[in-house]
Amino acid sequence: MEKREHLFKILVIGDIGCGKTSIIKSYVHNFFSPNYRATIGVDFALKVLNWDETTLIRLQLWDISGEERFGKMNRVYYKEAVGCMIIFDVTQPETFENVWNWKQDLDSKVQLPNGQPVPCVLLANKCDLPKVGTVNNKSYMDKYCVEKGFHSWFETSAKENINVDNVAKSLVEKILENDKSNNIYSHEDTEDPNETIDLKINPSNKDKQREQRNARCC
Ligand SMILES: Nc1nc2c(ncn2[C@@H]2O[C@H](COP(=O)(O)OP(=O)(O)OP(=O)(O)O)[C@@H](O)[C@H]2O)c(=O)[nH]1
Ligand SMILES: [Mg+2]
Repeated sequence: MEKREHLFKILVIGDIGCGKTSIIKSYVHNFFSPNYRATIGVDFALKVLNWDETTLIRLQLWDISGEERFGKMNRVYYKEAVGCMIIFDVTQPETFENVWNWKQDLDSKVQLPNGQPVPCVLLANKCDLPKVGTVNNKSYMDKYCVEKGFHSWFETSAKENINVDNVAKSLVEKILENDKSNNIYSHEDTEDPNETIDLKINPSNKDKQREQRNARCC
């Protein structure tokens, strides 16, 4: 039977060092490194999901550097996204305080084709370590997510691979639910569906060159 294919662009955003790259590496490659290497600009990864017998889903994960915080380039990076993960670090309460800034930045710069906000899941990452602050209060977090328009929230650990699959599953379910009513996300794609690969593109240098050119002109 021929499979229906979807390509979904998913943004992964949040403060510096909260674990965006680690969550993606854990999800796509089952790999964790304790060493910190800051992402420059944006990186990409592709995860292929055999969702069910009739559906194949390619998740194109956009790993946006925390350095880009609410910057001008985010409008470009966010374009045509259909899902988002906002991540904070449970050991650093200030990264949770910034979650609302990230959410507002997202909603102000990108919407679904029908004008609805992009479905967004909140990740309380590094839950293998002692948690600090309101993240310990589950009912507060549940209420926060409803009020701030998050589809769901999960405690995650990239290190221990806790809930990483569940985050993606929850987000994809929501995206598919939107797709049923709108049928706007489907794309033709001819690549080998069995492969899970990293995309080697890093537009940050190009973006920087473009910015430099723009700065020079006028
Ligand atoms: N204990 C623990 N450490 C983690 C976890 N996730 C990430 N880290 C560590 O936190 C540090 C930062 O992780 P990154 O994934 O590079 O953070 P990032 O959000 O991509 O940071 P930027 O690229 O600078 O925006 C690294 O040293 C990781 O090993 C986790 O779940 N548990
Ligand atoms: Mg990173």
